[in-house]
Amino acid sequence: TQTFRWEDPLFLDGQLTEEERMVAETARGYAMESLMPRVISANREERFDREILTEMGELGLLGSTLPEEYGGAGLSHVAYGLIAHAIESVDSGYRSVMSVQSSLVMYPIYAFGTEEQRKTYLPKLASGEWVGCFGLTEPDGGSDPGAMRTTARKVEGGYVLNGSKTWISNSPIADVAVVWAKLDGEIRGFVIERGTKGFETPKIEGKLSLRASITGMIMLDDCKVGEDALLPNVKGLKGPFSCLNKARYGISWGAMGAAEFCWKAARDYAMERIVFGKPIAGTQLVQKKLADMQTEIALGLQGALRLGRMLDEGAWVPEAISMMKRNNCGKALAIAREARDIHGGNGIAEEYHILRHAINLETVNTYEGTHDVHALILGRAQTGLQAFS
Ligand code: TGC
Ligand code: FAD
Repeated sequence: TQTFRWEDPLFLDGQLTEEERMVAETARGYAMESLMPRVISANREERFDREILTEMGELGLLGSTLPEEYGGAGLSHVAYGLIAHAIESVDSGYRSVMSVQSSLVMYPIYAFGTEEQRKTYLPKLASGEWVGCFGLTEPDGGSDPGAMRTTARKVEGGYVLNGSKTWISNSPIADVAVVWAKLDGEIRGFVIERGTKGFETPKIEGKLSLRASITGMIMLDDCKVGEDALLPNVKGLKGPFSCLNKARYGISWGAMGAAEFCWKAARDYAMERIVFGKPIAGTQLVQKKLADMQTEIALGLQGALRLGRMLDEGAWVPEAISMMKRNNCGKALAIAREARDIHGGNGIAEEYHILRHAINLETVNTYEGTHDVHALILGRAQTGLQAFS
């Protein structure tokens, strides 16, 4: 028999391979030693430190599931999830940067690009020399990307794109963008490099959430790209959704990383905080809150692990990803708010990190498909009735 370990009640650690444990250790070490010391000022100043991407690249944290010949690390999806978990325990914005680069930019170029596109872009993105962004959401509504207005028109020697994308992570600093547009009414992916005429990426100012990650728009004004900008091997919504599957899966781990940070901080704080002559950790109400946090995190991590194994075995379905993205984001948000409550007034101070996590998780609960949109995906799958429109 094993001894109960309150920090890991369902023995997640024992379910990992040696390689996965090593990756998690590397990512955790990097997160705590290099990301944690700069996150408070980055959040306060609404600043993303560009060198973070090169540091992540050096450690093999970008595009980690892709083959080594393209700069990836050939790791399992579970290892990728563990990286997301470690990075997001510091800040959801830092995990966002990693997810976008890995799942939303490198993955589609690898999965749907030509050999030339793979060789041109993937090594630079894997090393962090280049930053990528992913343009799907438009100002008229993100939940229904099939209704996008951005168009591509075939012209001699290439395509001309017109339209706008908004709420795009990394766009103001991106060297390359994967943009989805309708060509003859059908959704297609294009790889557009910074410097292309008619391609602008204004920054969105004044965010109160995810402030350590930079967000912007993509404006396409008669933006002319060559034939080689088209991702030839996918058509329709399946293209962007295939990328979202990977990113949503990573978020299911990442959100639990943020939640776990908040839970453990709340426990430590409650042990030390003496009110009415005793530690608040010794009160029934606080213990119930801690027990609920522990339970939801342990279950959420088991779900994410199971999903990762399914992805590694090739035996996954998008609905399972929706379930874990939705559950883990919603639960993480509730846990962060509860942890803020346990910290009392100190919970709103930046040095405790808790409210920053809670506010970040508001975004994480919304992007990559809102909490309710994922409920509708699951509702449709179990009733056969679509409730979107
Ligand atoms: P629907 O009829 O369901 O499907 C249309 C076609 O797409 C295929 N498909 C999928 N393929 C692969 N994986 C999936 N998950 C797929 N889901 C659908 C489907 O098979 C079908 O193919 P075909 O060949 O039959 O045509 O499409 P719908 O228009 O009814 O979809 C509705 C809905 C709600 C499911 C969908 O639009 C949706 O998921 N909306 C949410 C949008 C979203 O998640 N946007 C995210 C933007 S990117 C982002 O937020 C990045 S933040 C990153 C960060 O900073 O970390
Ligand atoms: P809407 O679609 O307008 O939804 C508003 C509300 O209506 C939500 O509560 C939603 O659940 C609800 N709703 C919508 N339809 C229904 C329905 N049928 N029934 C019931 N309720 C419904 N996008 C990218 O393409 N790339 C990125 O890199 C990216 N990064 C982001 C970074 C940040 C910081 C943020 C905030 C967003 C980012 N997004 C990105 C956009 C994100 O994916 C969208 O915000 C998200 O998909 C929701 O779209 P929306 O904001 O237009 O909300």
